[in-house]
Order: sequence, then C-alpha cells, then structure tokens
Amino acid sequence: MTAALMEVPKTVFERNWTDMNAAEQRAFFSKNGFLVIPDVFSPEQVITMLDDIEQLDLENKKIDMCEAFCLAPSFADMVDSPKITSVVTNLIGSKIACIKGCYVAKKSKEENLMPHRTALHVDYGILEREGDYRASSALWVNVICYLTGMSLRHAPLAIIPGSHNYYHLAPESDMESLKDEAVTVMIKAGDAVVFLHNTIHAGGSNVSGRTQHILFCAYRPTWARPVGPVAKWPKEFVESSPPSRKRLIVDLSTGSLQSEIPPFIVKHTPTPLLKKAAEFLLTLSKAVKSDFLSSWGNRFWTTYRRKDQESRVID
Ligand SMILES: O=C(O)CCC(=O)C(=O)O
Repeated sequence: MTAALMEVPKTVFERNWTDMNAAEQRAFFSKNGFLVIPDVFSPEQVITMLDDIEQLDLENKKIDMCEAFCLAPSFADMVDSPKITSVVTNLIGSKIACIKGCYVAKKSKEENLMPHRTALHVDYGILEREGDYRASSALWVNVICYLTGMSLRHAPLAIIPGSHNYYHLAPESDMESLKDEAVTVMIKAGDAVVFLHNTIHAGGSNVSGRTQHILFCAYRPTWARPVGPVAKWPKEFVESSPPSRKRLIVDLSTGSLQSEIPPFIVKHTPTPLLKKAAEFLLTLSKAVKSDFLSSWGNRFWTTYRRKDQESRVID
C-alpha cells in the first residue's frame, strides 16, 4: 500500500511584496511570521548562479549542502546581499550574524505524480546535532532564495501564517492537523522568503520534470548566543570574503554582549562594581546620547547579571 500524498494548500497567498515600507514589513512579519523579499537577485545574477551550478555539476555532487554553498563563487553574494540584510536587520535588529549557507538541488520526482508537499514542520528544536548548535539560538530567521520560479508542480512553499505564535506545539510533533490553515506561497526566481525559526512550513515536492535550485542563509541577532559550539564557515571562505561579509560570518559561538568585555576585567572586578559601572555608563550614554557608551553599559550589565547569578548558585 502506498502512503497518501500530502496535499498542496489550495489557497494561494497573494500580495504585492514590492510596495511595503520598513514599518509595514515589520508589522507583516510580526503578525504572520514570514515575508517575501522580492528581486533579491536580478535575472542576470540568477543565470550566473545557474551557470555555476552547471559548471561545477553541483546538482549531482554528493557533498554536504553547506559545503556546496561555499563552492559556487556567485552564491557568496547572498550572505551580505544588501536586499537581504536590510530586511533582516529591519526585522531582528541591526547586529546580525549569518550562521549558515546551504545549496539544495530538489530534483524532480516522476512527472505523473500529482502535486504534493513534504510534512509541516518548524526548523527550531529539531536540527541540533551534537557539537553543532546553530539552530539553538533564541531567535533566528531562515532566508530561502529560489533560483527557479515556483508553480504548482515545481515545489511551491506551504506556510501557516501566524503559526510562530503557536507556543503550545512541541517542535517535533506531528503538525498535519493544522494543514487547513496552510497557504501556498509562490515565489519567483530570484525572490526570497524569510521566516522565523518557529514558523510552520513545508517545502513542496517537485513533480515538474526539472530541478528546483534553492539557496538558504540563516541569520541570528548577535546577542542570541547558541547553547553550545557551532559549525564554522570554511576557513578559505572566510578568508576570501570582503569585510562586509566577513563580519557576518565570524565568532558564531559567542553572543556579542557576552564576548566583548576583556576577560581580565570580568575576573578582577568585584560584582557590585560591575553593576555600578553599568549604571554609570548607561546614565551617561542617555545624557550624551551615545550608542557607544550604551553598548558598553549593556555589556557591563550583562556581565554583572551573569556573575551575580553564578554567585547565587554557589551560595
Ligand atoms: O524546500 C523548501 O522549499 C523549504 C525547505 C524547508 O522546508 C526547510 O528549510 O525546512
């Protein structure tokens, strides 16, 4: 007996994504848990990427999908693409890190199959491997750029708008009971979709006869430190990156607030003095309207809170 295929949601979500200002994008994202970023790559850029895929035979290489992302020269532009980073910083704050880049070739299944999809799921709380806690951050977003335009048969994306607020659901549970809430979001070649780590979604199955090419980059705010060590971007990829990209892909195991007070200050400053320093810097930063002092004040405050908590545990 063959298992029943999961239906593609009948409702196709329609919206003009090009006319939204930053405030509207934030409002839409906080209500729905996703947003489409139009025209991330021009048709010419998409052609270059597809050429890279062909030249490197990436579609058929049996390699890790993050390794594949780093092989094609044209993919790297996605990491610090201004079209993406401007939206992501608008949504999750100005300081971000790019924790992952992947390339996936979704090959076509038999063309006589009816359109269908994979299972509804979230990307948080399910993917952590021992020693690679990239997906464990308190907040992160997945940005998926499609290099081939979707159709009903060419793996359309299913999303449940607003499902990032379904706090009663455990990440690994069966979410198919919610399928009637799902909508189909058709994405054009060169457009991207950004969704939260806990927005319920499902990739479509590809029954179109041609491969769907997909690039993924995941971003987190720099404060959202993962619970343990994470996989690093390959050394050569980091070293060959321009500064705008490099600053997004280094120091991925730490949170910015935790990492930036020199350790000797943390070690030798009594906890009450850390608190006083934080209060002084934060008060002064408000008086002189200085982001620099405010950032140092916050770092001292975080360090004070951590040391204070540690001392209570020991007591
Ligand atoms: O295949 C797709 O279009 C979406 C991929 C997906 O479901 C995921 O990133 O978890």
